[in-house]
Amino acid sequence: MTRIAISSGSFDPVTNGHIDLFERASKLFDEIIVVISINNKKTPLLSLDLRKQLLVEATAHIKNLRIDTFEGLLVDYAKKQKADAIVRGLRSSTDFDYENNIASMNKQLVPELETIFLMTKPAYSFVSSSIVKEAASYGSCIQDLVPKGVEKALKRAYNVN
Ligand code: COD
Repeated sequence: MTRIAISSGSFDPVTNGHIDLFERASKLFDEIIVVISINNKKTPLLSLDLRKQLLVEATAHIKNLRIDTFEGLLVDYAKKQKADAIVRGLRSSTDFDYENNIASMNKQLVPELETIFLMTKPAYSFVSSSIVKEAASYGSCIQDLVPKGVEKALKRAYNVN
């Protein structure tokens, strides 16, 4: 039986924290689907196509992973894909409070779908898409926090060297 897990997010942009989460999840499941959720209430810095391209490049080494996009409720997407679990990362108690609410709602909507939490790698416990964008916008070095392609894309987006 193939065990499928889904990992979703805005990935605006993908960071090394996300990649570490995918690498670890890929060892626990047969297949990982990373989905970029399209949220029309948020205006992302990077286009959907660029976020997807950066994810594809940064995850090429994870052979049982594929990238997709979706708009709507993640549980509906998960049902369509016949997924067994949603995998989420936890960095802090703030993440826990937020994620716990989403996991409880998802459990209410689709009881057979599990949410699995993986604790962040300590080196990435402070890394978020927002914090790397803020640092990059002032020209700070973010090379240890994001994949190479993301570093270049943010420099281009903010017009910094
Ligand atoms: N280390 C480990 N994990 C990390 C790190 C890090 N440094 N940074 C982020 N993560 C994890 C997050 O905890 C999360 O699990 C995942 O990576 C994605 O992170 P983000 O920041 O890109 O994603 P968000 O917070 O913008 O998106 C979360 C949503 C739940 C809104 C979205 O993914 C989603 O599924 N939307 C669909 C609508 C839906 O179903 N909503 C919930 C039920 S009502």
